Amino acid sequence: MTQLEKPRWSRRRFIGAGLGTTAGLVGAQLLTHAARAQDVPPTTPHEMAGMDHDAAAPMNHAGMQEMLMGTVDHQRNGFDPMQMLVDWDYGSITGETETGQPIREYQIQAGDAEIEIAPGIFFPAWMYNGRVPGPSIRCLEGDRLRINLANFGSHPHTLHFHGFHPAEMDGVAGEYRGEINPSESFTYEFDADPFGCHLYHCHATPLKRHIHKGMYGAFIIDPLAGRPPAREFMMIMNAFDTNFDGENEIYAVNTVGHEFMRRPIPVKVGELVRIYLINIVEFDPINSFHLHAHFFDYYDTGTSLQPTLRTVDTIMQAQGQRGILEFRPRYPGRYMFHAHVSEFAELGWMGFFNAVNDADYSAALADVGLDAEWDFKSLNGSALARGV
Ligand SMILES: [Cu+2]
Repeated sequence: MTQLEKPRWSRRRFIGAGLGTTAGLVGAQLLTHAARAQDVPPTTPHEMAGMDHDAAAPMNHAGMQEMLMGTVDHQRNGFDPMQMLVDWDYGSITGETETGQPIREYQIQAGDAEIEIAPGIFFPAWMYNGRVPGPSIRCLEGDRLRINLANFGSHPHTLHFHGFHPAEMDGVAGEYRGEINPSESFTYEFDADPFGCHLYHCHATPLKRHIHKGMYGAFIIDPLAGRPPAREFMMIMNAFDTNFDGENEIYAVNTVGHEFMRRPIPVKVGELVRIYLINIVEFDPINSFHLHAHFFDYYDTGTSLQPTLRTVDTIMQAQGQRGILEFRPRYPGRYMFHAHVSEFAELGWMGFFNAVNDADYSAALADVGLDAEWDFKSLNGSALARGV
């Protein structure tokens, strides 16, 4: 058996770890639950006004206000949806192939941890690198990718990438190497091809369980020709079935419901904004993205440098579909973006862009707890992939 390195995220957040599962860990988990019970009164979605999944009545204003009350403890979660917009994992270049391709290597650790998906609402997630979505893997067209998966979780998992690759690298349960059991590891190796906005996810069985528990992430391959400079964001539309009835109770972009309502995303008037948008929502066949007061160009799957749709304000994606949106904020102000499925919007999948002029940008960043580093990362996503 391969000796696994310790996960990079906090052992304290681990539950039901495949390695060294002990009464101590279970005890620590119970203590954590108890501490949380004192910190934040747990609230089930059905106790929250306006959040009954089956209710025909639209959410009233009071219900919306209640949903926006409180905040999620991003530090305890170990990830922040706002940082995930710009936080790319470029791996590390560890050599080159005989034909001169750079070898780009990534470390992925599967595990279990409880996460807070809306204020006071917790979900027992399975995840990659301690976050949902997992790391946003970014590389250049033609790189040789080497992705090391180590399973610290309580269940068998895989990594299944969308893209060209040999069958034995497909990461599907029961095929070739198949599922990677707890305490085991495996290295997936293939070339980054084609360029585009892709995704990866676990393909262990039952598939819908492994996906809705949180095992997915963005997989962005930059074209060698490059795309025009832009402020870039990664958005994964996801959802959570908190009571395991086969329906979702919380919908979001980057996991935390209504996070971008509480913290509007700062953008500048006139600049090009590019969104890598992925739909991974389980149980609901169609998701959508609608932007207020603007129109955007859309690159289906991101596999072309020419838009596949021009001047639209709404697109839809089935599960696993993705694409790239580009728009320029025209006037200062707050502009909503959300699923045009009203139910999803009301249950968490809605947010704001805050478009400001240059002079007001620093203040807009500070308003939502961001700094110059976030600004830099949002403007240099593809440049950093090139190592410049
Ligand atoms: Cu899995």
